[in-house]
Amino acid sequence: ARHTLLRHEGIESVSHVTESLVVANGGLGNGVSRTQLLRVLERCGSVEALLMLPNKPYSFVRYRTKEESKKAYVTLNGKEMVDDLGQNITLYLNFVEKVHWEDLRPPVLPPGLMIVEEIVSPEDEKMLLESIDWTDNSFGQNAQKSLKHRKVKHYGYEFRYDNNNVDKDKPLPGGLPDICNSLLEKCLKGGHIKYIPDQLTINQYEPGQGIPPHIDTHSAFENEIISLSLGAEIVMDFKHPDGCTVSVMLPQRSLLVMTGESRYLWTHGITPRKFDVIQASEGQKSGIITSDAGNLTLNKRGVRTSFTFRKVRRTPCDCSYPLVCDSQSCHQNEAFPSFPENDKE
Ligand code: AKG
Repeated sequence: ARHTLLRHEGIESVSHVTESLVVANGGLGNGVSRTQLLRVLERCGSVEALLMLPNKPYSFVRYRTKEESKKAYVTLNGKEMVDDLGQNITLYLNFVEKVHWEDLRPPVLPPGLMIVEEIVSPEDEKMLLESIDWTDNSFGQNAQKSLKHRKVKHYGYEFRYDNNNVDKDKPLPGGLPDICNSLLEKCLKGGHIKYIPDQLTINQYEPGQGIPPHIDTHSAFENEIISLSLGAEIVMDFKHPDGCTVSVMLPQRSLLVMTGESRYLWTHGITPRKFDVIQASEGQKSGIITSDAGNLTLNKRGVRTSFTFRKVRRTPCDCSYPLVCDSQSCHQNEAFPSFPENDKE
């Protein structure tokens, strides 16, 4: 374990006793939750800090004294524990000289992205969820499809996954459901949107399902895209073309607002998995997940239903991101796929 970590992650373990240990296999990326690992580590002494990073199969622990860290090494190295998925995993511990906790600076939200918490009440959430008729198969009326990764339903205009666009001269009869009116008025009054949308996509994600990273086609929709999260919270990943990724918690009953750079330049997507890495402490509900790397844990996903509202664009997009804009560049799809999802079943 020592050599594997050294090789892949640049972690330098030392042979003398220090207060800090790297715990190989004891990481969020391995299905081990913070609560579970803490329970094991605290049996050996007083834990001053526990650093768990998203997707990493290891963590770092710092004890108050060297005696305590030594006890943890002697007691836990090579010992088995049961992870959050019920599987046995073997922990491997090594002393480390220094953990650069301070290097893990919190990233900032993509520019133009906002999360409004508690935008609807629990009563309205229930009403909205109950209003969806998933059995209505009258395709072309309220276009409904089962994609590999989730259930979807379209209103106003059907979103076509073959060309990542809408047929602008073929509106669906009925427009958007009236039940959405009060939410949209509230968003308008609150300044979250400047115009009332005319297209709605409802997505339903079972635990383990997701949506591939994509940018909504610039020529298809206007600047503002809003998405209401109902039923369960979820983590959405935003990625800049330079590779920078920001994972953001979307709480239940919150509204995600994407405008400007976050809408035009960054991809957004949901990784298909059954657990999300989230903040361990109560209090902060929405926001960036890696903002406190010493305070992360695993969260079991529930069924999330999202209402994504957009306004169909009637004139070419003139955004400031021509490299990813299909209105301004004919090669956009080769360079930067907007919606790599041909996953109809
Ligand atoms: C889409 O339908 O294109 C989405 O990005 C859905 C986002 C969401 O589920 O909040």
